[in-house]
Amino acid sequence: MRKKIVLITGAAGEIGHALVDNLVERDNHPLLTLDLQALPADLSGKTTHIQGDIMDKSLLSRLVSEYEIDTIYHLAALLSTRSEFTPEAAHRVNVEGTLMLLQLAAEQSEWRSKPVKFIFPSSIAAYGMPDLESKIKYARVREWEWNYPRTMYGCNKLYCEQLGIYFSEFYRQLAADRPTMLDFRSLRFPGLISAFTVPSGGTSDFGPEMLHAAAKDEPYACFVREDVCIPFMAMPDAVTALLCLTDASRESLSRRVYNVTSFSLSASDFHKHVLKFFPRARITFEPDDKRQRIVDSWPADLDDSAAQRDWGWKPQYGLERSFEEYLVPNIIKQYHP
Ligand code: AKB
Repeated sequence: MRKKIVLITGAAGEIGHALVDNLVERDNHPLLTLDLQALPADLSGKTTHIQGDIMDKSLLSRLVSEYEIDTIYHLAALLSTRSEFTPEAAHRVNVEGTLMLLQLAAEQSEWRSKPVKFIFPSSIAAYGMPDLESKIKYARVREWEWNYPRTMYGCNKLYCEQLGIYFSEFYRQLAADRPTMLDFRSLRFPGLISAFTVPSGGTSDFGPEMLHAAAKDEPYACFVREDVCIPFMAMPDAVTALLCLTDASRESLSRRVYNVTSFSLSASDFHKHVLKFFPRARITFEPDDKRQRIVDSWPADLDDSAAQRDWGWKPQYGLERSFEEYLVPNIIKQYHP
């Protein structure tokens, strides 16, 4: 008999790191993790880890022959800044990689006559505000508004959301006997901040980079203007959102893609918060026009009322609690044990 598992791609990344820990604590299902990298030492032994590529067809076929995949958290992706340097590679990983996993989930759903849940983190990068006036005027965007991404990563995320909906609702729609389809669910995340890892390759990274540099007593030149404002969320809330969306009953969901957010603040307010806890922080602002343009195109806030209404979403970590209870104490422990 095939062993029932939860598959997590990109498990060695920031969200994966936090999600694996939580799933290990709460679930009976064994975890199978897949990443190009080895898992960080603190996760080893908690999952069956395969160091490999989501684009490797023979590896994916081997997985389906050995395991019954119940849920997939497809986290593997190249983030926004990194994707602008290698747009074709980003398209391969972010779109073709997702397509391969959707096909795998579709086959598994058919084989076991039960939908595989496919959980997909999307992003504020799926939005594209045309100019700063619109960003100020339409601050709290709803899921169907301003879907005009200006980065390869944003285009990839928006399209993969659509692919996920297609695979759940229309795939093989002309077949005489339409098999059981997968169950795609997605969250549009704001910039995420972890106390334990520093992001790499993203454009919302200026927030977490500022904080981690201050804790390490290193100087930091912030690459965006002080006035730029985007939404953020502490990593424990991101994991809670993923788990709550996974657990929500199908009937309660009126959409397949939901905004979630916690707090919005400008880079200068972020700086002020960092200074409150690390008064000797050496932070300067040296905007990089190109990365600035990307952040300018992201909305200042997200309207997450659909998630609140449908599956009871509510962030546990607002701005103050994120810094006081999660970020600062854990970051201090990490760098000054
Ligand atoms: C990035 O900056 O690319 C990501 C994101 C906002 O999705 N953190």
